Amino acid sequence: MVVGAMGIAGAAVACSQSQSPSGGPAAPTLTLAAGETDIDLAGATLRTWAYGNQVPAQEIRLRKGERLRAELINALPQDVTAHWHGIAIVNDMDGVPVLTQDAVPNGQTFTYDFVVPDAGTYWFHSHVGTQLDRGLYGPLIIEDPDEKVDYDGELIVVLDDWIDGTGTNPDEVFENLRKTGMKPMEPGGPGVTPTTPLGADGGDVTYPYFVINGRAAGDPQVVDYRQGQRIRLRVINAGSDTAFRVAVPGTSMRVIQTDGYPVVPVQADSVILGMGERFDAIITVNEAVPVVGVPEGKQGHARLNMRVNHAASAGNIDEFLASVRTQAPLNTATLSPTPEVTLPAKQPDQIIDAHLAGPVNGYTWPINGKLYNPPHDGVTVQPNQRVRVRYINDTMMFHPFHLHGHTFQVMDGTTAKARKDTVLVPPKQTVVIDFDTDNPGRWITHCHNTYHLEAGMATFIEYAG
Ligand SMILES: [Cu+2]
Repeated sequence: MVVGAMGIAGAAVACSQSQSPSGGPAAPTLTLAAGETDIDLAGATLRTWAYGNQVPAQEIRLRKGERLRAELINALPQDVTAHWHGIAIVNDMDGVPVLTQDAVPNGQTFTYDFVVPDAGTYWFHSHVGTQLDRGLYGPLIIEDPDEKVDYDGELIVVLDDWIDGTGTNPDEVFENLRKTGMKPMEPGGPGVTPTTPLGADGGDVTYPYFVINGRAAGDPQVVDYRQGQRIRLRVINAGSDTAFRVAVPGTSMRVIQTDGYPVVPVQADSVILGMGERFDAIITVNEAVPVVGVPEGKQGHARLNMRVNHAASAGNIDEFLASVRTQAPLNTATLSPTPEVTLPAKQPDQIIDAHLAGPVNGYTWPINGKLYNPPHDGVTVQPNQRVRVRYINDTMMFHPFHLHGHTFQVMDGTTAKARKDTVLVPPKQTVVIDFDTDNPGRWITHCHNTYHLEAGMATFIEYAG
């Protein structure tokens, strides 16, 4: 492959060399300095929390099989961690407070040290409280030197919904949700249709900004290309309460991966991504166009401008956004896996049902009637088995469900669909996933809505090696 202007080889954060315990190849130690910083959103200066004083954090890029060492240093007024989303990691590096480590207090450090086994588009973020809805996230790209994908350049697109520093912060947002509660969502809206695949309820939080790579639509990032260049988009939804439709005017996207794993390529005009999900797609840049993220069920948009020969797009963005809202987007869960990432067909050894429920008295989001209560109430499974989880959504809201430490197969009856680590569970629907218990530990599975997770929508599976 050829990495273009936007590709950054190696993580350009503070590095020092260290010797591996085995005396093998030295692994650079990255520094993840969690602290307060200011960002500029279209002229507004907002105070937030970030790794390394920037949002998103500096991209980390390695090759599969390499070792990642990152020293987390906490200068924040709260405990913090780093979770390495989608990586089949050793359990004690997973960054989940209580379950896999003690969160790192102010003034303390913690060194993450693990091997990255699989190539793909991943990301890292804090797993403490509502901190994901601040700026504590960044892209993690794992390259496969043998990958047979041809393109001229890369563009990482990190989507987010933004409220921190706008006169409030995510902790206050959560407190307000708890105080005011949520009225139960009654059926009566458009329901789930091909053009509104997540139903009528876009989320619990109204955001003043939607951003791509830490820039608001009023002052977007600008990237320059030559006409005809083939660009690999690596799109990450780092939002907390917002699914996005991703589209490029006049441009069909050739979707090649989701959540780091290859799929049988398909062409799509728009792709819907829940919080935590990713997709990779190849586009050909024929003219100056924006990349847009249209928040599902919410007002506004996120954008990034691609220029050609330094000329900006002359297209009508409002017409395009309206057209994106009225066409059926591709849901990456429906894609077909390539043979090499398809689990061998097997009857599940164990089936776990996860009934998802919503607020009744107060702002709680239970699973099987229980709120997350680590380290108690885990589900014990056996090693070297096929486990099936059925996420049964009894609510009128969508929930993107994430399983740590594994990449599961989405199942449609007996048909294997995409390998993923995060999957949209639409209102009143059931999504079935299968995975093999090949990575012992305590692994949380949770809604990737930051506020739902904080309100209890999580449980965990555990098994020994
Ligand atoms: Cu949820």
